[in-house]
Amino acid sequence: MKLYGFGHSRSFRDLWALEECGLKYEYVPTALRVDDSQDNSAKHPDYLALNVQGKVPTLVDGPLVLTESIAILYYIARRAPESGLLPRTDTPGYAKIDELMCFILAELEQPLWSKGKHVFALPEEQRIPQMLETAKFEFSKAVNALDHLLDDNEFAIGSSFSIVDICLAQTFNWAIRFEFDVPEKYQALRDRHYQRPATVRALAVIE
Ligand SMILES: N[C@@H](CCC(=O)N[C@@H](CS)C(=O)NCC(=O)O)C(=O)O
Repeated sequence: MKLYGFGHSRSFRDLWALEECGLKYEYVPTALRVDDSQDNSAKHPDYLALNVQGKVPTLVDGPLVLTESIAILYYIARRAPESGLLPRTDTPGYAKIDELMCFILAELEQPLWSKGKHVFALPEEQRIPQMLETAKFEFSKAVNALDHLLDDNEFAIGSSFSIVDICLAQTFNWAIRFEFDVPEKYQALRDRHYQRPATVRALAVIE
């Protein structure tokens, strides 16, 4: 399996899951926002042939190519059922995991990405500086909603570590790096999960 990624970006979710699952993989550091003269650029034609948007992550496993971080997380977890990152599909716990993953993607990470887009990702003429206050407002609304969706214990859902914990911790790490207001309990969640042996190994890959 080959994972194309960049630092602490969304690709880190998948790198971390590969380490949790103990699967064999090759990590390919991919440069964002550099032109295609650089071999490892996400704009290089060879990379665009895999990922038409020129984004990370991309996972290649034989003939399978996946280009969405959440789909890749599910795929990795299903490839290693013994990891416990996903429960059986016919359980309420699995449905709650689906719900939380949709929430993270649609509500929690969007304000973070709005800031990224309007600070560096969009062409300059498309950026709207006033978006930044709106993004902060939307993030705090999503965080308040999250309080009601999570189980009140060590893990997001049920009594074991799952793909939701990976996704939440990476998303809060992103929020902290982007200087959003992150309540102490979610800073602590990030700190706790970023001390796991698999996380530490994944961090060593990108550093
Ligand atoms: N929905 C996609 C989003 C992928 C995405 O936007 N990745 C960012 C890094 S986190 C990227 O590659 N940005 C490069 C760019 O916008 O030029 C996913 O979750 O994988």
